[in-house]
Amino acid sequence: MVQFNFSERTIKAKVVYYGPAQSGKTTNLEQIHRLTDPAANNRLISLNTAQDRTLFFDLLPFSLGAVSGYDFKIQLYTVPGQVQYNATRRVVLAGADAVVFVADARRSMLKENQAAFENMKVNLLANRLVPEKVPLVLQYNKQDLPDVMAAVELNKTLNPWNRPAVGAVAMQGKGVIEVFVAVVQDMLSAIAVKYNLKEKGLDPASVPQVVKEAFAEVMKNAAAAAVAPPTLVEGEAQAPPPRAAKVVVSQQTDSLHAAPPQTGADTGLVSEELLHRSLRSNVELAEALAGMVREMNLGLGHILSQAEVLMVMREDAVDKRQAALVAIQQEATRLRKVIQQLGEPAASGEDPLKSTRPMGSVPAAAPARAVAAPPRAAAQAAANGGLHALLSDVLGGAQEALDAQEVSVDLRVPATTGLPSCPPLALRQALAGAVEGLVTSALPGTQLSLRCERKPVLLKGRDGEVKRDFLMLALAHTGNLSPDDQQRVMQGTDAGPLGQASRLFREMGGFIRFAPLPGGALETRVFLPVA
Ligand SMILES: Nc1nc2c(ncn2[C@@H]2O[C@H](COP(=O)(O)OP(=O)(O)O)[C@@H](O)[C@H]2O)c(=O)[nH]1
Ligand SMILES: [Mg+2]
Repeated sequence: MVQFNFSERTIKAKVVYYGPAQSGKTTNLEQIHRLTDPAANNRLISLNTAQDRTLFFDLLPFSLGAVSGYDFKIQLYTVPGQVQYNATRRVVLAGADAVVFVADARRSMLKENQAAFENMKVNLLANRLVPEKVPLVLQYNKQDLPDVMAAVELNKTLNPWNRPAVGAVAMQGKGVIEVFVAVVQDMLSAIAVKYNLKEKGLDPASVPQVVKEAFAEVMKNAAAAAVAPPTLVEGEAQAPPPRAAKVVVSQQTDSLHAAPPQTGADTGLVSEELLHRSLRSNVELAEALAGMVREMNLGLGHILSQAEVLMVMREDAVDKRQAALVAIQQEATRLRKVIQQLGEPAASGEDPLKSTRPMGSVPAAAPARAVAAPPRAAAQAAANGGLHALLSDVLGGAQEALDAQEVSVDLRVPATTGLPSCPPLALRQALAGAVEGLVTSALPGTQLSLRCERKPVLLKGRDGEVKRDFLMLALAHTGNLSPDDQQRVMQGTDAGPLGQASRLFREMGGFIRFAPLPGGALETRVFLPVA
């Protein structure tokens, strides 16, 4: 699933190389690594069986550099082709933004190609991805071998949607970068359309050219490497190709997929912790754990700062001491829930690899977001003051944008208003996103006014209706946030800072609504849980 961070201007996307066993998927990643990252800044991580077959996946992080001012990062994965690893394939395919289907073009492999293609469609659907819509490029590999089928023939069975198809000899690096460029072009165009990035400076129509230019240097190097392969002097031992920074980890997995264990000399290069997680569970769980670490850091930060408040507070400030204790208790309870929820699959004996639990349903522990390093001042504001102090700090951070838009601020939140029960640093980040989104859409010379009130909300659930108190923070501004924009923000599909904020509020148990005000202003109402 593509991830945006507009304040850092990064886009992160996932490409999966799919296909039958031994068609050349791993070779593709090795070649991309060799051609695009000669200094080996990134590691290609391969999790192989003793027979050098991909057991779980290969993973190659790839940075395309700046595309229209965005730092565009791509995670490249392969799947294991062997029939018995279907659960792994399905997990690795989850959240793919694009797929490369690597076929072995030999006639004798036609059945395997067809079976893998059908299997890909099933697994895409299992991940709620529509095969006809997923950006897809085909690679007809092993063109150097005898008895390869012609592209027109292969197209008949493997290319029902008339996608780009490229002949290749992956082993020699031929056709590897062409395929990669084609898939990145399709993927980024689709992302630009889906998330309406035109407004953000990335016009879908210009994507193919922009990507081509970004790859120009790599293409040139790849062509040169293919034209002039290293010459071998007869009788001389062939030097192994450089495999810098490749980490091969051979592993024994669960009994179903048992393979002879083998300890690679360079196993220790990768954090054992990371691999342990990736191997024992799956890609999703590794990401969920990363999310939980962030969550724990935020929560513990809150607890520690409340403890500090307690230490410096006067003995007789009973109310304030009580409030700090309650905040500590709430945060600790919330963190315990996060851990319990993450432990659920293991506790029920469920094999995470076979789990059909979608990533998003690992609650709170898998926020697909990038939490920016929290400024110290914000943490302090959150600890010492209430909502007013936090908002002042957020507005201070947005001063430049406010000045640029000539937007004035009317902060009508009482200094005595306490914070909602949300992790303060995530809350600050979400509020900053909301303010940024509103200020950028505000008409010059207008005012942003903020007020808050406690509001009971009727929540409809499976067990009927419940009334809950929320803290409603209302931000009124005059700008051009269309009903469509509002809809996208509420649904969490908006790619801008307001959409990002909406997703964060939702993770914290809150939500956003909009209400038009007389005189043409719009009130953005952020509902946040209170104790
Ligand atoms: N002749 C030939 N062999 C290839 C080509 N690409 C990959 N191979 C070989 O095919 C075998 C399987 O490749 P690999 O990348 O591990 O396949 P995977 O199972 O799809 O990851 C290896 O021995 C590769 O060297 C190619 O274009 N031509
Ligand atoms: Mg492989």
